[in-house]
Amino acid sequence: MWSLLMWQFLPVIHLGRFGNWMVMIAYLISSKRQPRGQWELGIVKSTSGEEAFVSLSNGNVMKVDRSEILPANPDGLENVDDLIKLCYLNEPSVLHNLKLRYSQGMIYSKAGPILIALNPFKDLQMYGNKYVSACSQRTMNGPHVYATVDAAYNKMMRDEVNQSIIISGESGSGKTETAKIAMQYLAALGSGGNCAIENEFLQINRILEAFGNAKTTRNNNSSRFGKLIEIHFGSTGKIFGAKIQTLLLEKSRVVQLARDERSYHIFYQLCAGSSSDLKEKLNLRAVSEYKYLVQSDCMSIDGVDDAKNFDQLMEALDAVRVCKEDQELIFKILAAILWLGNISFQVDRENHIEVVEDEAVNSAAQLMGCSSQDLMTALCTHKIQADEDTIAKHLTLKQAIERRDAIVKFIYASLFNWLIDQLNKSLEVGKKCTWKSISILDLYGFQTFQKNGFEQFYINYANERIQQHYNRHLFKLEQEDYELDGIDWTKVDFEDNQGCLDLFEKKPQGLLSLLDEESNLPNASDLTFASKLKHHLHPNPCFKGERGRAFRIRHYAGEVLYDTNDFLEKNRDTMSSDCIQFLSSCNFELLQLFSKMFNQSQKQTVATKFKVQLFKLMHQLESTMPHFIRCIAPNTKQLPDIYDEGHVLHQLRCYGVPEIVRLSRAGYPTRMTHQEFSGRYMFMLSEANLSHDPLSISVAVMQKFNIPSEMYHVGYTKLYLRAGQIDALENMRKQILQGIIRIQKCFRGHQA
Ligand code: AOV
Ligand code: MG
Repeated sequence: MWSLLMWQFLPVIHLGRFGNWMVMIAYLISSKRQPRGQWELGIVKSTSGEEAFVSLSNGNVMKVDRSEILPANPDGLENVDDLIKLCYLNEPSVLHNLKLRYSQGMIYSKAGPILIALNPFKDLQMYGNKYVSACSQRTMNGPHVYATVDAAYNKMMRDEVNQSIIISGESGSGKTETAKIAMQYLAALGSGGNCAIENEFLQINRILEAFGNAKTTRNNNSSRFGKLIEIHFGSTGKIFGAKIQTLLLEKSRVVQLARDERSYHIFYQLCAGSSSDLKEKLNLRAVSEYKYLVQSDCMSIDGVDDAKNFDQLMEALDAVRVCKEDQELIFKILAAILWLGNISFQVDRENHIEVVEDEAVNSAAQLMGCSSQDLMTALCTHKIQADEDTIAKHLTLKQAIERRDAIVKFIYASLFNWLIDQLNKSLEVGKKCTWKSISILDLYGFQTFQKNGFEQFYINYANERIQQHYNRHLFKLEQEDYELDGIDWTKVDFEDNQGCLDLFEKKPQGLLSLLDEESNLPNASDLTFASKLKHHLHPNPCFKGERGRAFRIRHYAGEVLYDTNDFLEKNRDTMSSDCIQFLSSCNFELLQLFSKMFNQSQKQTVATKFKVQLFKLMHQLESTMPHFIRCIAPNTKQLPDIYDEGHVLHQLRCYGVPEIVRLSRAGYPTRMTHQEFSGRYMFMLSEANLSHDPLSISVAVMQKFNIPSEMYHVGYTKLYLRAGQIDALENMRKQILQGIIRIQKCFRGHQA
């Protein structure tokens, strides 16, 4: 399927029959040593029939098929801040333009309505107060996250509609950093000069990342949960509060790690940075002494100081008013988790499994507020209630380890959720003051490894949903609107991912339903699940059964091979009631609280819960005006100054960038009902032009301000404007308003 990436493209400059501009050519190469090619600029020296002779920068002249030549942009137009402005819109032009900008530190570009953000992997010094003021005072030109957020804020103020900033991109492309930059700008705009909110947002992010981010092989600070941050404003545009909603944390990471990856940052921070006093209280050791942390052979991250980050985390917890006592409870839970991981089991003389009574079990029990004996019993036996009696069943070694890990995962996920509740309390909005909101969406990015499991399965499913939201708004709704309002329109095609979404969501025979069905069968295994998929889903263009437990999904961002190993167990996510009972019997308030929070909903499978949470988020976003930011990773090495054309091109294709540019060029990005439009601009007309009919008023405004007729279209219900026209009108409106205010002041001055 990736045969396109096997091409090597060589652009050339043309000086011959085609005129005096650069042209690009695409050249097919079959060499396996160069699987990912690139375009090169060159000049077409002469043509003969279907062939062209092209001179390359190294002086070589090549004979190529003319059909493989693509035109390049003239010198002055090869670095444009909006791809709409490119003379020639083809893949190499787009790639070349972005590359040129990237090499000059210009990481942001527009593609019509969307902002493209290339990850620089270095500090470009383009954020902070100076840039915030420049953007809000309109003295900063060019695309920037600030400018996109500024547009959303102004739209919220002007149209009184909730807005959303939807940030997407593969793992490591810069979504979380972009979300923080967006929050910083909103904090500055909405705080009226008060730095407290900006600081609070910064601290909130620090806490979220300590507990919810970890090093993966794709990103040293990878988000292992999804988040939607809703920022609430009052009608004057001031921030009144915020609310964080999260999407399924990857809790398996606490007990199981892939090579070269780490568990959540907080564990390393705690071990490295806690005071000797705290260390003593928690009987805390170095990272290297904890089995959960050493298993992946990766305990530190280059350039990251875990001890320093721990100090900052404590400051952050203080700042969001998590009291010292609660902080100590949090650390106690983390230490208990680490000790639980060190517990080992042995088989006794009667062939029963038992816990080795050592420092690990004693420390864990002490931290959890129970006796070592109670903890050992809870880990090795499964209590079943039969009528009046309780029967204790001995577990096998595998079952005992699974039980311990299930308790650990439950405790960590509960701690994370509890922490989010605390953060939300600190950010709480006075309901009366809330007027409108701007939501910022930052999920875990699309992932594909050599071996992909349950976590990649649901993460990639979430990314399919976001992709659908993006397609719906940028392609489907946009074009439907034109058709409905009688605009003559040639349809722009796009890669619809509805087929893949159906593969996941269809009932009763979609991936999620089949997974749930199999999870409820007592004798099912990962292998029977894989066979079931092959049986029910074949043939489907988005699905392919593979040998054994494997299957393949054709996602919008490429094919991914999944291994069903542990799918059923992870989906069932069982936490037996006697474990809950055990936690509630511990003399530790937080553990008791967590066991109380374990309600019916937690008995749902993970797939069902995830789908419900995701639908809720998407439903919420549907009622907002979206602004899309597409983050792009220029390479997979997390290094600055490397622009891997093949990798960038793949991402641009997934996002349908050339299609969006084509659509925006032909389309009308601004549209307002005649009612809205006339309500806003009617005062700019003189009495003579006034009419009672909103449509006629729209037309009169256009004529009065000499807007060329090709720049707008008058639909049955709405007025459609080409890019840039609304800004021009808004500027005129501002000037006229300022004039009116000056006259009024003058008039009042005379009266006084
Ligand atoms: P992600 O959120 O998209 O990945 P991040 O936002 O964590 O990616 O970015 C990864 C790394 O890239 C960061 O830790 C920074 O080092 C660097 N980076 C990103 N944006 C910028 C920027 N604007 N300026 C400087 N450096 C940047 V994931 O959470 O893995 O999907 O799941
Ligand atoms: Mg992230």
